[in-house]
Amino acid sequence: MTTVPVARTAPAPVPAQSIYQSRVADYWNAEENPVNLELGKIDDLYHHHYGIGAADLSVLDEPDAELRREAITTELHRLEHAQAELLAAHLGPLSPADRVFDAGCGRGGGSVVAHLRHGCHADGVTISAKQADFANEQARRRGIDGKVRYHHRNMLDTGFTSGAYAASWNNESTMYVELDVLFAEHARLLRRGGRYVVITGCYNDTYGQASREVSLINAHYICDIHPRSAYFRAMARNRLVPVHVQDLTEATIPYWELRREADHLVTGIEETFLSAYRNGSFQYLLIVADRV
Ligand code: SAH
Ligand code: GPP
Ligand code: MG
Repeated sequence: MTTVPVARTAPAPVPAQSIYQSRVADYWNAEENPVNLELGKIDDLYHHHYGIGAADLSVLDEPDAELRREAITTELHRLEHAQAELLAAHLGPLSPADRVFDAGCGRGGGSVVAHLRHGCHADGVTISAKQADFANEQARRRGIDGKVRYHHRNMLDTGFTSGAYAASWNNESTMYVELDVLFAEHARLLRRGGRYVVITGCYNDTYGQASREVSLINAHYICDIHPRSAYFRAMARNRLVPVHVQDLTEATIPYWELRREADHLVTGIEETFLSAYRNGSFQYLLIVADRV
């Protein structure tokens, strides 16, 4: 008789996920791009989204190569931070007793920004175990782990309590999921009158179908960018009523123009984003909605 070794410790619970979602988790478990880690190191706010606002291009004139790299890194981080602050500003008003849900939280920067701004509790969810561990360690070091927690879960099926959240958001994480399923989960978690915010890249319905550039971005990140129209249809079906819509396309172009000059940080996707925005096939969009 052969004996089968039995594991003594139970494996960590893995969220129910499709094969596709496992591949997405593999991507984020392996991801160590300097453009994310070097920027995050500046103030321990790790973002996985792009930037908005006018870029200070004088950083490119710094003659010393090392100082030039540092100045570019700092400027790109400032623009990414501005994006996080814009999103957080639309969550409010919130009180310290309120709870917010960060769907697809990455290395956790967005929940920290929301907590610092509003004093609220935050639950971040990522399909990557490594990101959740990293983000929890960051919260512990900051001494905010009593209020800001990260979970290795599927944002489509969080298991969190219905109606427990005053606000929730997706910052560049909707392109990994079916919007109807996602918005049903937000609608379940948000209390009536709660606030939902999304910042996303979407393809422009007026262009037609997804452009070559949009397809290249999908292949680069293993995602599936939705058309703009899909957001409003899926919100309407899930008790989310838009109160504010803002096209951030013009505001994000300076970030990409600076990022493509950053030899120490580029990933190779920079020109594709600039072409996609400029040929009108792709938009960077903010939608704010009320849970009714
Ligand atoms: N919102 C963060 C990270 C965006 S990157 C920020 O602004 O910094 C996209 C994130 O979506 C990654 O953390 C990835 O793990 C997460 N994600 C993708 N599909 C997911 C799913 N089904 N459930 C939970 N997280 C998911
Ligand atoms: C940002 O993450 C990118 C995504 C979450 C996926 C695609 C987003 C769209 C708006 C289409 P990142 O900061 O890890 O990307 P990068 O490494 O390129 O900076
Ligand atoms: Mg990044």
